[in-house]
Amino acid sequence: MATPPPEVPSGAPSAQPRVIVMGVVNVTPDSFWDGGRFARAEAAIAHGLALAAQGADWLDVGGESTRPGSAPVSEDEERARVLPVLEGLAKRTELPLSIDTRRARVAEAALGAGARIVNAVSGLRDPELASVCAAHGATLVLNHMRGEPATMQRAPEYGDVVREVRDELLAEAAQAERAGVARERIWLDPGLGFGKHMLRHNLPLLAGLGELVATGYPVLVGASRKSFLGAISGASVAERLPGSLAVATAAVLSGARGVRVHDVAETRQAVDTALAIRGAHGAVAPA
Ligand code: PMM
Repeated sequence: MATPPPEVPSGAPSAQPRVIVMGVVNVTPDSFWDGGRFARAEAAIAHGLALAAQGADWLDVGGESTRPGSAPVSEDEERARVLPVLEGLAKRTELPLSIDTRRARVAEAALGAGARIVNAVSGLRDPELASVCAAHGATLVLNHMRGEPATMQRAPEYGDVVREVRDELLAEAAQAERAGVARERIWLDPGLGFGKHMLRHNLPLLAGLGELVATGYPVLVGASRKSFLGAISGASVAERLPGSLAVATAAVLSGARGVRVHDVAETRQAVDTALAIRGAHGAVAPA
């Protein structure tokens, strides 16, 4: 019998406590940070391998930009962007590969090309995503998104943003479990910047992250170089690494199990330090 692939770390209490650093490999000409530099498959593969060498645990490959105001790409175009990158990375690294997509058909093709994680960036808007994950035994990251990328930042409204995001994610997690996805393979992500007011929603979601952690599902946070960091500090995209590290640190101290980032080496050190502090909570210093 063939040896099964190594386990993707799950949220089960017995799992190793390491914080997952998910490195971003965008294969989009319009991505807000990569700016098209990694658009060619070979460059994207090399970028993924560099992130692996910097200490990434997962590599997240995406072919459709979901930044606010971005236009959707066709399914064929999305597949043509991501599949060669996943195939190339699968041959050259053992790291679990993730597909960042809104579409079940793209996820299915990606799982066939070597991905083991589906980063469902618009949750289960395409409900087939859950059954595709179940059929492949894939890990499923449910990201919270209100509205569509083209319009989601036009006056998003919530009553209690922390509770509403949690409850909507829990409803999707239940839906995924009904479709056959194992509970310990489901991750929740509050979806910072996805239909959230810059400061009125993103900051309470971070301050209240413990409520998402308390659901028992492992929590992933993606804040890397996002606009709300610029709204706090005035920093341009290129200057937002310190703010990104501050959020990663805060997220880990609140119990997050993973962070999705562009800057892997710096984030690795920040989250490992935060985890060490978290682990020392209540420890008595030797005399
Ligand atoms: N953010 C982006 C894309 N995909 N996926 C998850 N799970 N969480 C996020 O916060 C998230 C995501 C947008 O950032 P990018 O343009 O740098 O990919």
